[in-house]
Amino acid sequence: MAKDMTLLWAAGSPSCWRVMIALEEKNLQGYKSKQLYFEKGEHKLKEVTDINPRGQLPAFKHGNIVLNESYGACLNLEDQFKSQGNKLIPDNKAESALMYQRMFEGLTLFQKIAQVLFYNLFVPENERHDSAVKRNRDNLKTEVKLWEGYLQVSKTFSRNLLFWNSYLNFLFSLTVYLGMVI
Ligand SMILES: N[C@@H](CCC(=O)N[C@@H](CS)C(=O)NCC(=O)O)C(=O)O
Repeated sequence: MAKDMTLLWAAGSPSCWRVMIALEEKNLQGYKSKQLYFEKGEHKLKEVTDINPRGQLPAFKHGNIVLNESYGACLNLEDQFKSQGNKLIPDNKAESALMYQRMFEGLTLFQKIAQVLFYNLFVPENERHDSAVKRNRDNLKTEVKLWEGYLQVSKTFSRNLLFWNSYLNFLFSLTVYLGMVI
């Protein structure tokens, strides 16, 4: 079933993990999987830009259908393989609403993490300011507090949120780690 799927991915990428976790949860093993290396600039190779013109990973293809947005790929897999593997979207309306809410606000958390972790990578040396570093860290602290509150509530989530929780657990671990360094 998964033989007509191709995933180009790189280590350390939450976006790639999302798609990889979704494929496992839907029992879609046997897809063409190719690891590329950011440090070698391989995400800018033609085989990537043919699928994802931004030169970003993941680059995912199912037959002729291109899905280069990780959440798009996850939702599409659930849509195409509803009755296979684990259900990724709860039937309960309140739970599915919460799932979509956390899913997309997780992007805000990740953006704030990236602004702290990769400040020197994103901002040229002559444009860096201590005040911006402090502001980014303060923003992240506020965001992490919000997620710490969610973590308490998420203990009561039902099992069909397992997939989303496994991704959120990664974010929580990262925020706990960042909590120690910021
Ligand atoms: N919205 C995209 C974001 C993909 C993305 O930012 N990928 C990162 C790795 S996590 C990447 O390829 N970065 C290299 C670059 O932007 O040049 C998704 O979720 O799939």
